[in-house]
This record gives sequence, structure tokens and C-alpha cells, in this order.
Amino acid sequence: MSNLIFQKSWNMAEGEATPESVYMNRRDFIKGTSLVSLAATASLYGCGIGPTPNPNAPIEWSTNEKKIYPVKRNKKYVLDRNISEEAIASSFNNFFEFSEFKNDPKLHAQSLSTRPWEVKITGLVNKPRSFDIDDFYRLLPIEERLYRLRCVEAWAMAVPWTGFSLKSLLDIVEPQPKATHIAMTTFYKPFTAQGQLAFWRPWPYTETLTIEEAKNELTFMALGMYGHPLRKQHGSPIRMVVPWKYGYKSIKSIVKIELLSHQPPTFWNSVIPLEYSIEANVDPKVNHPRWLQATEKMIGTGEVHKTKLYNGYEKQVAHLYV
Ligand SMILES: Nc1nc2c(c(=O)[nH]1)N[C@H]1C(S)=C(S)[C@@H](COP(=O)(O)O)O[C@H]1N2
Ligand SMILES: [Mo]
Repeated sequence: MSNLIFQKSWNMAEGEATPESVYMNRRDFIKGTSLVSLAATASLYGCGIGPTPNPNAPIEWSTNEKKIYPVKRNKKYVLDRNISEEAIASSFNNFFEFSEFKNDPKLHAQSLSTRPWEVKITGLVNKPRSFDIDDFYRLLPIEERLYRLRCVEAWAMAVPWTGFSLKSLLDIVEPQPKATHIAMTTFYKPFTAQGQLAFWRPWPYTETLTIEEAKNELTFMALGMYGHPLRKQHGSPIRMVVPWKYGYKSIKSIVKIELLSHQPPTFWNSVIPLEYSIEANVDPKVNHPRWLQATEKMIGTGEVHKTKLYNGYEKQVAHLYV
């Protein structure tokens, strides 16, 4: 990573570089820092917290991945702006399991082991089962899609994702008619992902969609990005991408998908409900208490665009909200 790129990604207005959450009371802060420094000390003394991560770690390709790339692009999904530079997208990340600062996950996430990796699908389905991550390459139609991703912090990127529609996976497990919501869960490994030592937060990270949202053609499960398997900072080996909702809905490094007959609690909504709604549809008219939503800034170029309702995906999703 050249210094130039590194600096560029940090040349953003202060508000944009503020971590997703700055709310923590003083007592929590003191408890938290002592626990985190305990972990830091433990790692200094080599207490099994893992090897020093290498930010330039090469992407590890499994046999199935080598077989499938390059993946054909689905021409249906077009962008109204240039694709963001990969070096920028992969060094400016929200991944609170590893850090609250956007330039750290590219370093710390490298210590996450992503093989073997199981994704368990449970709850109100006729055929509950566990998938090995490499099963997805064999069982599902894999394609590339260009999508815009819009963070609630008013920055955006435009990227090529490789993966499959969530609907194609749900069709295999057969949701029961009673299922109204899906709940998705990220791994819980506090000694690898030291952000999870922040015990005042409701780890593991969770997100939800209604079953109709989950089955929408746009809801995508990404295994890769920029023509290769996901880098760890982007949520390797599998993450969701919901392009008409704020980025926090696009949960990374998923280990469980559960079909439910109620709306489950979610990570950010439990932390600060007034700032992070469960629905989280991109809407230029609804301001976040800390970020005006009328415009958005592209990472890397700093280009400013007007925010579009449903992030410009109105045609595909507006019918879900009438
Ligand atoms: N497990 C997990 N998933 C997560 C997050 C996180 O902290 N943990 N951050 C979210 C937020 S706020 C955004 S904007 C996107 C960022 O994705 P990117 O780093 O690939 O750009 O991931 C989302 N998914
Ligand atoms: Mo975000």
C-alpha cells in the first residue's frame, strides 16, 4: 500500500472519518480500555493472540475458487459513476470486530482464519443444513455485479462483487411460510478480533432483513470483489451486500443465517436505536443526527453526488415499502 493512497483515503472531512459510533460513557470507557490494554499486553507477551498480521498478505485461493474465476459480469446491473479504486476500497473499511478506525481492518483482519468455514442455515426452513464455504461455488450460480455501496456516514463506493443472490440459497433450504425475517450473524472470536473484547457492545454482529427483502433480486451474498476472493477486511469468506440500504446492513464474515417469525434485535440498532434504524433504507430526506444525507462523497476521488432514494435502486425495491 503506497503512502499516497493511504493519505488520500484519510483526506476526508473529519465527520466522515469519525467511527460509526462515538458513544460510550466514561465508566464503560475506563473498563473497556483496561480490558483492551490487558489484551494488548497479553499479545506483547505472546499469549496465543496470534502472529503479527501482514497487511500485504496475498489472497489465499481455494481449489474451487481457482476454478471459478474470472466470473462473468451480469450486465443488468450498471453504474452511473466510475468503479472505485481497489486500493482505496480495501484500505478504508468499517469492521468493528478488528478496529473502530478505518485504516486498521486491512491489517488486523488478516489474522482471521477463513478456511475451513461453515455457514449454518437454521430456523424456519424445511431443509436446515450447514454449508462448507466451498460448497457455494459448486451449488449456486455465481456472477459478478457492479453495485454502489452507501455508508450512513455519507461516503460511498462503486465496486464489482462476485457471488450469488441470497434467493438462490434460500431456494435450497426452503423457508417455511411462517418465516417473516432472516437473522444473520458474524463469527465470535474475541481473541482474534480484539474489537470483540469491547464487552459493552452486543457481539457478535448481527443484522436482519424481512423475508421479502431477503428474496429481492438485489440481495447478494458476496464471496469475491474486484475479480478475486474477498480480502479479509471486506468480510471474507462471505458477506451480504444490500445496495439500497446503508452499509451497516451489509454484514461481513457470516457464520449463521436463521429464519424467524419475528424481527430479531440487531447490533447497531441495539447500540444506538435513534441513529441506526433496522430498516435503514438510503433516503436523502432523512438525516442521521451526525451526518446530513442529501449528498454523498465517493471514497478516493472525493467526488460529491446527490443521494438517491433507495440509493438509486428504486425500480427494484420501492414496491417493498408501499
Ligand atoms: N461484521 C461486520 N460487518 C460489517 C461491519 C462491521 O463492523 N462488522 N461494518 C458495516 C459497515 S458500517 C459498512 S459501511 C460496511 C463496509 O464494508 P467495506 O469495508 O467492505 O467497505 O460493512 C458493514 N458490515
Ligand atoms: Mo457504514
